[in-house]
Amino acid sequence: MKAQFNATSIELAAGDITLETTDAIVNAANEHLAGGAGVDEAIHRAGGPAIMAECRKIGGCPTGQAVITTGGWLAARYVIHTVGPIYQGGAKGEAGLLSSAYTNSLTLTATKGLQSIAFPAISCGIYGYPVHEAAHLALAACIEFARKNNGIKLIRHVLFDQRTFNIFEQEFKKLV
Ligand code: AR6
Repeated sequence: MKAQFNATSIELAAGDITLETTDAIVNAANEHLAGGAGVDEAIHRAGGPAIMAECRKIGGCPTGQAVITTGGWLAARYVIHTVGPIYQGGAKGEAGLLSSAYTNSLTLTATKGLQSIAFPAISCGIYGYPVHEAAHLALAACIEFARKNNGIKLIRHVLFDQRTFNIFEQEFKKLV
C-alpha cells in the first residue's frame, strides 16, 4: 500500500529491513547505542563492525532523538539510529517520544540531503508499544512531515511480521 503526500511517497512493505536499498535505514536502538536484539542485532550483523565503531564514538542517543552512521556493508549508505520509548502504560510521555523518534529521523535524513528512508516498527518489539497505537503515531508523524517538507521522495515502513504489517495497513487506511 502507498500514498503520495506532496513530493513524498509513503509506503508499507513486508520483510527484512537490512535488505532495503533506500539511502538510509532506521535502527530501533537503545540509549547507549550498545546493540541488542531484534532489528538492532540484525542491522549490526548485516552491516558489520564499522557501524558499531561509529556508535561508540557518538556514545549514546536520548529517547526520541536520532543519530546517523555509515551503513557499512549494507546496501543502504547510512543507518539512522533512533531510540523509541519503552512502553510503560502510556502516561509517561511515550506517544510524544515515539512521534519524535520518527520526526527527528526524518529531519536528519532531509538535512543530509538523502531522498529515501526505511523504518522498522520502532518500539513494537522488545519495548512493548501496542502496535495499533504505534502504527498510528508512526504514520501520522511521517504524513505530517511530508506535508511540511519536500526533500524526501520515499518513506517506507518495513514490517517484519504479518500481524504488524496488517495493523500498519489498517491504520494507514484510516489516515489516507
Ligand atoms: N527487519 C525489520 N523489522 C524487524 C527486523 C528486521 N530484520 N527484526 C525485527 N524487526 P525491536 P524495539 C521488527 O525489538 O521494540 C533492541 O535490543 C520487530 O518484529 O527490534 O524498539 C535495542 O537494542 C518489531 O516489529 O525494537 C533496544 O534495546 C520491530 O522490528 C530494544 O531492542 C521493533 O522491534 C528496542 O526495542
